[in-house]
Amino acid sequence: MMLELLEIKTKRLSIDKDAAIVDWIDRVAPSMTYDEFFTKYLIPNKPCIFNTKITENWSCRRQWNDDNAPDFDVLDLLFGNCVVPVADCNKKYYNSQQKDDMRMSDYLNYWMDYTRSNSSNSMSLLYLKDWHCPRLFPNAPMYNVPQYFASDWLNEYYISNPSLNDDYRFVYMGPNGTWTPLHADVFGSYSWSANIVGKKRWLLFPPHQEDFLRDINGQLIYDATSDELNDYKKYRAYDKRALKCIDVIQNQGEIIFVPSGWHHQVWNLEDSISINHNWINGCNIVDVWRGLKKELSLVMKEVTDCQDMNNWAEQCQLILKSTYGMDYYLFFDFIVFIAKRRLNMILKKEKVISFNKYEFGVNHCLFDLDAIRLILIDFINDAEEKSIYDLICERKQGHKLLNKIVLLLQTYNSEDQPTIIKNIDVQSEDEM
Ligand SMILES: O=C(O)CCC(=O)C(=O)O
Ligand SMILES: [Fe+2]
Repeated sequence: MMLELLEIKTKRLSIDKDAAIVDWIDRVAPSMTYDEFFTKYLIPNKPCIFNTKITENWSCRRQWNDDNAPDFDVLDLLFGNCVVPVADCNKKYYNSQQKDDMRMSDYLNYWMDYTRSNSSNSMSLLYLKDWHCPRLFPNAPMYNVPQYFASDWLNEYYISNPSLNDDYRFVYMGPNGTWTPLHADVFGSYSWSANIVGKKRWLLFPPHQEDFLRDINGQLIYDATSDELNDYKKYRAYDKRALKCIDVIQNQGEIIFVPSGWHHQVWNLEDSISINHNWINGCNIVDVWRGLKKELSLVMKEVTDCQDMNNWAEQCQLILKSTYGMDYYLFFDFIVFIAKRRLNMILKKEKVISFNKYEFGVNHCLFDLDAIRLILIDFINDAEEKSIYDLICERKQGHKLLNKIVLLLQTYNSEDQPTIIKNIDVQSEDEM
């Protein structure tokens, strides 16, 4: 298969993301270049919606869609025996919805009954969400990840490590009226979401606007359209006129790009099916790292009273992993994996391939490495400050990797085209 080269002009992250609050969303065409998306949307962390051309050749748009409605027969044939996660949109569970497992064929029968009953209020409102369909059915032709979303370290890491049994590629489907409460995405990742059937309404809040939507205890409101916000005693920070929000409709076939740290709430305005990925790369890894660091500090604060206990630091990592979904071990392993692949690309000409379709250019790999350099410096400092460096990185792995990256970047920045790079051995396991 022919690989498509993805390259950018810049080798460094330089823009201040918090410079201005954006409260509009651009509608864009998939004729935009990769570099343009990278500089106009990814780096400045701005949302956009791609027009329907971007999904026109996806096979799921024909297979799963029957005259602008879900093709229940096809879905049952393809996935009927699968067990899928289903949320009850009318049952609040902490700050999300109560979830259960169901057989796909039972879910589809429920959906057809619900439709026949004219969305009867006496029936539950069930939403199939966060289903790892692409991972579970790798051979079913469904879609191609558009080039814009191909620098996806999170899925690159999980797809290359199948033993971890995880990834961040999902399918959502549900009847008209199903919805997702206000949230920001996992780990401060980006998401993109494509409508295969139906349409969605999105409320998007630029970073920090969610602070208007917190109650006096700091708890985020569950439904950003609820009247409860007018309870001044409870929602003292709420200021309707100051709050910036984008209210937009995403039509069938369109893809929305949701930047890092943007809170959002979503409704299906028709029976809908969507595909979405969460993703992390050199443009938002800083946000992901900051989020993780903050979370560990909170955990440590929470359990300071047991600090004398044996393995206290390990226990904190365990808590972090179970409450946040990521700990320092995983984060470190993740950035080491991404860094090694890019070092090998530059030093050994081993291609960095994403989604079997794209390969990254030299500048892209240098950009990625520069971002990892910044993270590693702070990671090492933070781990040393918290006295957990030796716990997380055996044999000074963090320092060794950082040195290699710095050396390589210096070589590349001192001359435009370095002839030979010597003395940087990425392979030797002993050193990393
Ligand atoms: O479509 C939905 O219901 C929610 C999607 C979402 O939150 C996302 O793509 O980040
Ligand atoms: Fe989301």
